[in-house]
Amino acid sequence: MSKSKAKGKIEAYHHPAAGWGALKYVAINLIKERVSGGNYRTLFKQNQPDGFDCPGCAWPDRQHASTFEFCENGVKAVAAESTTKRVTPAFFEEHTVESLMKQTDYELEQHGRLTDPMVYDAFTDRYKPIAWHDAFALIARHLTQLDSPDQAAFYTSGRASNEAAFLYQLFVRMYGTNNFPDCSNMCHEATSRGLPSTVGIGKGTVTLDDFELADTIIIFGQNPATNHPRMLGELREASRRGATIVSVNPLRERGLERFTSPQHAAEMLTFSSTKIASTFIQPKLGGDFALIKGVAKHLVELDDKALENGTERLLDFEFISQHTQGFSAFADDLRSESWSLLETESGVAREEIEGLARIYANGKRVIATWGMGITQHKHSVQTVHMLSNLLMMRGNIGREGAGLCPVRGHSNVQGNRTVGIEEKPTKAFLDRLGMVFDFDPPREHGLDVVETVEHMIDGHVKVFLGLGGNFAMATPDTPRTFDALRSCNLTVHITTKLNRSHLVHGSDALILPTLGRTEIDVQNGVAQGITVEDSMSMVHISYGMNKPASPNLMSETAIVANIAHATLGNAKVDWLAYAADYAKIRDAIEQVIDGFDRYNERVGQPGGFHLRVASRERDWKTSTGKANFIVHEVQRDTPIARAKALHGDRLMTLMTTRSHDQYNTTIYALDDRYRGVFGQRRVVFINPADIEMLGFSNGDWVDLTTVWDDNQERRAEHFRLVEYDIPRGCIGAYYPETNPLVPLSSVGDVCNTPTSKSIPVLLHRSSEPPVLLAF
Ligand SMILES: Nc1nc2c(c(=O)[nH]1)N[C@H]1C(S)=C(S)[C@@H](COP(=O)(O)OP(=O)(O)OC[C@H]3O[C@@H](n4cnc5c(=O)[nH]c(N)nc54)[C@H](O)[C@@H]3O)O[C@H]1N2
Ligand SMILES: Nc1nc2c(c(=O)[nH]1)N[C@H]1C(S)=C(S)[C@@H](COP(=O)(O)OP(=O)(O)OC[C@H]3O[C@@H](n4cnc5c(=O)[nH]c(N)nc54)[C@H](O)[C@@H]3O)O[C@H]1N2
Ligand SMILES: [Mo]
Repeated sequence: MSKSKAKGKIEAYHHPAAGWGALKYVAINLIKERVSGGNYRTLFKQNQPDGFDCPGCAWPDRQHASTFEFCENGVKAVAAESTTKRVTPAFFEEHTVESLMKQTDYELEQHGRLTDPMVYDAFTDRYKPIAWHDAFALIARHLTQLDSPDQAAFYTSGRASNEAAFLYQLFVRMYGTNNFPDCSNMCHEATSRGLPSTVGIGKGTVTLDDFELADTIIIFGQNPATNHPRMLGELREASRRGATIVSVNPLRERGLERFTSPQHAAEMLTFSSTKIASTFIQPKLGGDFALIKGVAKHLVELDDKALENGTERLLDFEFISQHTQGFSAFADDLRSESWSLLETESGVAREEIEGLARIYANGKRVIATWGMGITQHKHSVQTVHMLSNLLMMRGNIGREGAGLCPVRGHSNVQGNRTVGIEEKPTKAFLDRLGMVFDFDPPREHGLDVVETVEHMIDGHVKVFLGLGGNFAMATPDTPRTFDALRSCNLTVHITTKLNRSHLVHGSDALILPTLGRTEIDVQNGVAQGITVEDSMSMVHISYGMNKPASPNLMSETAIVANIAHATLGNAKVDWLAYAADYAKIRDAIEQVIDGFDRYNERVGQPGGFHLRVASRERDWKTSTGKANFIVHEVQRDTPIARAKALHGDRLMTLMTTRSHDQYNTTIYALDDRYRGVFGQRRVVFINPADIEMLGFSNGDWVDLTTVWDDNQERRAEHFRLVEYDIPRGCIGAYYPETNPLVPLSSVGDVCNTPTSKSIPVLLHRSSEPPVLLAF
């Protein structure tokens, strides 16, 4: 690929993932963030027994590893939080909200940590300081004035601790609503809603110990080198002992090809590396369902043949008969499924599908991992079902070295759900919560993310409170979300750094600055630990160690407790006593939620404890008491298919994804090293044959428009075409720049997740010269 003349360059990456390249970037980040000397030591306490949980991703920690678990993107997350740059009241004095809106998300992030609570002043269009006490009173006033508690929505991004999240949901339910939109709604919701019907619980069934035993690991729609770099360590070990690793991804992600482990001096010093994935299968976007169904079909075919020939059967009939139901209907459906349909809909040739079936069948202990490539489509829940079906066929669930492994995003997103951040709570949970705290929780299901935006637009939701996150930029249909937020009476953000959600605000607006995970949290003279649950259901404690970014910060838990206290008083719950001693909150969690017995004691042991996942023990908490095989047809009447019928081959399916230098809506820098993109983010990855078919050249600037049926114009401007090894008809670009293209009503079945990885779009030549656009 050629270097471009314009700003930014495209240059294929030929090195292994991590290694020296990562170390260089770590140094650059520490300098850029001006992390002070004292804070460097924080990096060595990341994911260590007496340190703090990395605020990066939800991949579990190897507590028994003696070396510091190095992770470039973990360092970036910590450096971003430990920066010495500050956003003070003087900063807000200098900038109107209108002028800040002209800055890019990257620029906003670069200003540093927020130091003081601020309130919006419409008269000057500026944020000005407010005393904490007055901020809480303002929130209470708004909340108590609403006609119904359902007119408020309480968002959570998955970084909040179990303690803050539990107190938050208790407060909100006592206040009277289940309106808990959360980042999960946009993330692994298809997993959380899909798995309960097949295996009884919406969590993965493996632990790191299983990774040590697996002989086959299939990675679906996930880019670990960027998003879960510590997972590469596990994959490296697996590869070195001969395990087969397969990546199923429309992109041949470079980071999954070779890896140089920074933990292993020899590998670093000799510039050697370990091969990670041996097989790359590149389905078209959203093609995984048909692909997995094809693999399952071939397994049944092979098994039928084995029966005929009297050779060893392929399916685990002992498991199937003892533990599952619905197999024969499922197998019959597979037998009658058409190969040509599966090939067309997956975009993978039959021989390749059969090849994957053979790899799977050869594995004695198979783990399937998955990420956003599976969960952000129209038929994601069906795909999660099909993946469960596939593992169940050979008894790969609830067995050592095998299982389902959804890889979560935010470091405590799984824990937040466990402790009650759930807009559709079960009756059992509400009954128990009501009993323990002597109140009658609201029973009606609440609003998720998409519904919250819709209800703001309709005028039903008037108050928005965000416990972390960047709602304005993470949600789809950006202009509509902006209008929605601006129609609120009050928007409140409990937050560490400035982001656009603070600028797209309601009539009243508050920014409440909070401690980050890396900072010492002293309450009542005692340093408090917080607890989190990782992607593999390990619950452990985390202690911050840096000096807080400002003396005027409060912890998330304390902020939540004070909002609750100001709104509801202390007649039923002594909120402030909880904030003074987090161990008391853990005792309350223990009383309400199963599996937390002796929480305070067990969380102190090295590595914490594993929260029981029944399906891991082949205890099926489904309505049938068994694991269920679920039959699904290949969906053909999709928005993509309908748009294709109108526009033919010019219609492209767009996926929106993360670059190497971002954390969701936080942009650290402008490179995506492994994909060869430097100094820019407005790029579109596209197959060279499609560039030609559309009459463009590599490097041309294009605008994208969405094809949707509601007569709304959705446009994102000035993206550079970058030829890439991606299936025909599929393109990729970065989020959040492309969120304006995602229609609010384009959601996954059942899970209501925005379909961020399958958006029907058209490309047009850009009319004006490219400029860097802020919103
Ligand atoms: N450094 C860093 N770490 C992060 C994050 C971050 O932004 N930065 N975000 C965190 C969060 S919240 C999350 S949820 C995770 C996200 O981590 P991932 O799940 O890895 O998310 P993405 O980068 O969005 O995309 C994943 C992969 O899916 C592929 N893909 C897209 N569509 C399809 C498809 O239809 N089929 C298949 N098989 N593959 C497809 C893409 O090519 C890409 O490689 O990472 C977490 N960790
Ligand atoms: N188009 C498209 N849209 C997507 C996705 C996609 O792949 N494509 N991915 C979706 C996914 S998987 C997710 S999870 C969501 C993410 O949605 P969010 O979780 O809402 O977004 P983040 O960018 O992670 O939030 C970053 C902000 O959180 C605040 N923050 C950081 N650390 C802390 C902390 O310790 N405490 C508090 N209180 N605040 C903190 C900072 O102010 C920072 O600006 O986006 C979703 N949106
Ligand atoms: Mo996520």
